[in-house]
Amino acid sequence: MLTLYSDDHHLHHGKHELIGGQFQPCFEKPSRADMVLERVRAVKLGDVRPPQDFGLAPIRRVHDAGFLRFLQNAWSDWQALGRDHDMLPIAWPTRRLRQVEPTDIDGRLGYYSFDAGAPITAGTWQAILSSANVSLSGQAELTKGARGVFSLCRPPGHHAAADYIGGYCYLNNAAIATQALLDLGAKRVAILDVDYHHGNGTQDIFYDRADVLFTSIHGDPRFEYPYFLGFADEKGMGVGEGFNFNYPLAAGSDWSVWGLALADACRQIAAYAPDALVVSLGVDTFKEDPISQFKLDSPDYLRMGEAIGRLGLQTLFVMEGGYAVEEIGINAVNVLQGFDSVQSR
Ligand code: OKP
Ligand code: ZN
Repeated sequence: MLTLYSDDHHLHHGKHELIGGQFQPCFEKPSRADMVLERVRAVKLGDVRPPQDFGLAPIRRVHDAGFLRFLQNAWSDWQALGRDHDMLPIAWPTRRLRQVEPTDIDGRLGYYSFDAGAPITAGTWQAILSSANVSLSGQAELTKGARGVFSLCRPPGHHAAADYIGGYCYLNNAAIATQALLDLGAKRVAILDVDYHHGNGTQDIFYDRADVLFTSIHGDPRFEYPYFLGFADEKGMGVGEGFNFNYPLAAGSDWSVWGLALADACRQIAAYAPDALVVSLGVDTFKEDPISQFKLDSPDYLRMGEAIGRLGLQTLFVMEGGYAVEEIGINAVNVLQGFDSVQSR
């Protein structure tokens, strides 16, 4: 399987995140992608290629124009105030507050965020553009006919919506590739989000649409981040009703539970008969993940890849989370090798 990858992700390295009221070093760090790349090379998964530059047009198909303007200029607006440390928001327009973009950079940062979990640094804009291009370059290979492609994106994207960042995510790489697949001829695209956290951004982007089926298996938002979306009764809206499937699972869930949810999600995807599948590939479901509470083991990721492969669909894997850095490469590449081991097209 071909891997798309850019070194530009190193340009994004936030210093701290808030955990339990304390600042700790960011779990979302460059070594994550480095370890996945190392494993791709170690097992000779296939060629590794840099992305092409697709410009802003395919990104604008998913993200709000004001939001992109904010992101592009955020660091220089911040620097103009003499600040050279990471940007983090301090206020959000929650219930009964006015949804109006302020002029001040702190106000705008809050307006375009849903949490303080996505620090903006000097290199963030370049890194997130490259990450989107890695996703789009994978999509281009799929459109050309590839059976499976791996977009080794970093930063991840599935918590980012059309007009907000959060949870380590800025541009929604999986959504951008999905929209591009549709724009280049696909009639229906299914998304399978296997990251431990609910893909709230991706769900939101496609919630009122029937041309994208969104399925997600994740920690139940009653106890797990992102807390405010990802419940089983979220089925889609308007013409999109019936095209959204959430599988919130209990803390401690292992393959015996997780695999059943996957089987059900795969049935929904097969019934939808999409032209392509996009997998938001987070491996923070791993039993030793430092911020998660599922109990998948490394061989389970081979089973995961096989089940996805048995769908017989052209599939784009887009890297999302996974914070057990020692094993992130083994687990992510196990999914890809499991997929490749299934001949069905
Ligand atoms: C991003 B992705 C830890 C606080 C949660 C945000 C997690 C974002 C995960 N108790 N911080 O879905 O892997
Ligand atoms: Zn996650």
